[in-house]
Amino acid sequence: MSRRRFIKNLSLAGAGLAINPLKSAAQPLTLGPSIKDNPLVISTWIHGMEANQGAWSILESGGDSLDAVQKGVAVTENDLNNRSVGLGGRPDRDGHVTLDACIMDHDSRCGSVAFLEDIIHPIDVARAVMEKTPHVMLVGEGAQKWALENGFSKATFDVPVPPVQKDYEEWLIKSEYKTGVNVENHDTIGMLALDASGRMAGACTTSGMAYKIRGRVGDSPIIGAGLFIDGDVGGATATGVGEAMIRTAGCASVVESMRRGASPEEACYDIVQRILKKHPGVNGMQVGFLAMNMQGEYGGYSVYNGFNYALRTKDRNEMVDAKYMRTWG
Ligand code: SD4
Repeated sequence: MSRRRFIKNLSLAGAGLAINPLKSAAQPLTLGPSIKDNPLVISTWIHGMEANQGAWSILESGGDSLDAVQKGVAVTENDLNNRSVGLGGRPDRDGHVTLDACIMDHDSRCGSVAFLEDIIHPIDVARAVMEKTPHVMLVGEGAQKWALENGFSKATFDVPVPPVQKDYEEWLIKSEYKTGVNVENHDTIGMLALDASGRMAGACTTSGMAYKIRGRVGDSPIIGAGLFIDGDVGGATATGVGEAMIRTAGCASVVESMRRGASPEEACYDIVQRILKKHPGVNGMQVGFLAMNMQGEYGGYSVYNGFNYALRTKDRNEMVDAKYMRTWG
């Protein structure tokens, strides 16, 4: 997309929306024509700092981006204090924690699991599905059965974990289901990494929306919705109300915008715009996108303020605020 079209989009979008496209500007990283020897990793939300550290331990020694993203998001899955990733997450409305995850590399190889119960690292199962089966996605009982037959074991602790079970029992009294993104469900982890050899990979893992209808699957395990990588172009990942990402093939759309010349940030802006257009009159629906191209430029954009992401390079290890369209309140 040309700069002119981007600016035109910004002004067209202005009607009725509190846009400040220059707010909280991330400084795009320019690494020159080649990423070689300049690996980087970005991931959603504050827990991305620790997750990036996991990924960085592989990237800094010249390791593969696929190994890096798997190891990185596994750090978050392992954290039983995290309430929307891994088995420490909140349950569906029937009291079961169900996990969704996917992984993808620059060669369009991908694997995914959804509606998976009692396995600590769904991202490892997703990678195993990619490498050991002719399929992309396994779900529910079948996914668990396959995982158990292929070297994974069930967690030996109580799920939901006790504080989550307590909250769930309190929630049951009113049983109010809120589809919005709130403190209960705002921190899915999506990660994109480019390694020192210029290979990109991404991973996304979540326990999904708190108290969702049993069987609900969001965008996070759906290739093209919650994650997409194309080794000729770049990659994208998403967080927020997954239904919006699925309706718009969100991350695939971001990559297609970059293919047409948009910068990562412009591409994220484009899809946020489209999502708002497709959901007229909908308020309180947060979605956030992160994107990176094969030159190592990156960016993010969200509907509402508050979305941020963790960045790790040789020189930087910090949180970056994404730009946004609307302000809460
Ligand atoms: C979902 N996208 O299941 C996930 C939830 C999420 O930040 O990202 N929360 O819809």
